[in-house]
Amino acid sequence: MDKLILTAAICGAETTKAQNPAVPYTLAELAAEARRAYDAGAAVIHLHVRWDDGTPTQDATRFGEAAAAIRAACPGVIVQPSTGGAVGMTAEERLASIEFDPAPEMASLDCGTLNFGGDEIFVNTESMIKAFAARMYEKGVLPELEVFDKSMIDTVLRLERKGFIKAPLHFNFALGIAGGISGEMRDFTFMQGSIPAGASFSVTGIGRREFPAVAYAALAGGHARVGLEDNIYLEKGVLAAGNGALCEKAVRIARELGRSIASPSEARDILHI
Ligand code: KMH
Ligand code: ZN
Repeated sequence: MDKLILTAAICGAETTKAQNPAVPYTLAELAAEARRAYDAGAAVIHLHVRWDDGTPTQDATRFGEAAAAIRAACPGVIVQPSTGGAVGMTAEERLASIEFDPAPEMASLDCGTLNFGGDEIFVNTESMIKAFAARMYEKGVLPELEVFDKSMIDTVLRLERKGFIKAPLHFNFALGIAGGISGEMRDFTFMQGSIPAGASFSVTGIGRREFPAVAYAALAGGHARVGLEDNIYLEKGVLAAGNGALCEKAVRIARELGRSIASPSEARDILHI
């Protein structure tokens, strides 16, 4: 089995310091949280950025500055900007997160629309998916295919047949978010069984599903994502001290299940970037 690539989603667009004071907003905080995740074994930083007051933004300059600060703090780390941004942002606004130099090696590409609680809808139309993919391929950015449900895998495979999405395919199964597939083991098995041989996958469990998802991934030969974007607790009722603590726990689980952790350069080989 390949080594396990650990991704840290250090910030997100939704979680706040009021929920967990370790959520980073400033560039210095982003770099420090990325470093803690990297020290614990993260090879990839899934990146959202905020203005200093915590407001999410997809501003290209802010992303460039954050990526530079993170790369300086974490030599060799892979920075993966989010093109998901926050609910309500326009497509153009969201795609700005990859428009900085040097270009990122990867970025998230959300592969379908879903309810996001209350009246919120996280909009990812097929035209958006095609346009985002086209810009990523033009810039040499590997899309991490974010799928929140099995139907989104089917969308990816259809768009691959039509030439809009290209192999090698690398999926991220987001399990347990309201509006998407739930996070039971059977859900994971269904998702994993629905991707083609040769595709790689990472697993993200939302909230209390975070660490079970690491175990699913470790056992099945996949990769895993943890971080304050997805979950703020180390265990039931215990707030995580930060992304470092979440990554350390993920690494412990993966190692106990027989998986070694990939360095950033090993992650590049596995992902073909
Ligand atoms: N913040 C969510 C609306 C991604 O990063 O690509 C979207 C999200 C997905 O976080
Ligand atoms: Zn994200």
